[in-house]
Amino acid sequence: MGKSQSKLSPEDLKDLQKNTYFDKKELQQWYKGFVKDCPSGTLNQEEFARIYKQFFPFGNPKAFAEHVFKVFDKNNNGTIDFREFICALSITSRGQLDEKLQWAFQLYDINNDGTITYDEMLKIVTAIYDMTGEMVKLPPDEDTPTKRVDKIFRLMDLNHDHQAPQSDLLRPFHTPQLTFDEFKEGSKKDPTIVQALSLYDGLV
Ligand SMILES: [Ca+2]
Ligand SMILES: [Ca+2]
Repeated sequence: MGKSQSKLSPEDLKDLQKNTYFDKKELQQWYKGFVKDCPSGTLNQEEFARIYKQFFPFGNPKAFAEHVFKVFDKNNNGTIDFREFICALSITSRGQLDEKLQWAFQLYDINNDGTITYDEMLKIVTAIYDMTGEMVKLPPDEDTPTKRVDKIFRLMDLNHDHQAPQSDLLRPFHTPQLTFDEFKEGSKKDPTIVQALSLYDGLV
């Protein structure tokens, strides 16, 4: 996508109308705002983190922003261009539930191997807790990242492979993990898992 143009080209516009849930006018407005905020035409990790800081001034959103950045940066080149930005926004704000879940799964599946391990989920949940800080009062059974992840795994792990083996010998090799299907079913029971992603909900 061209640099520093004040308007989307007709081809880009047509393409984005087809591939997002935004209409022509909305796309043009988002593009205007995007170019205004990042005249270079792309967002780097630092600029992206700064956006999160505006939304969570009392917490530390750095780690969470880094994880989300990776999902936005679809071609993995270290920057987010307008297309990547608006496509992610389209899914997280207006996508069907399944699309949102697919997106959320990519966020939690940090190493991108198709399953979410306990440790991966703990990393993301810890990042979310750091970001929101003391802003949200949490129930006692999820007031730490570990308790929260334990609860999510209890809820989602349908084949119960999260339970550690009885044998001390086997325990170190035990790696509980969630498949996309488990994640999908579980998220329907606990909608807050997907809600955590829709930062821009109020804006769109
Ligand atoms: Ca990119
Ligand atoms: Ca993984």
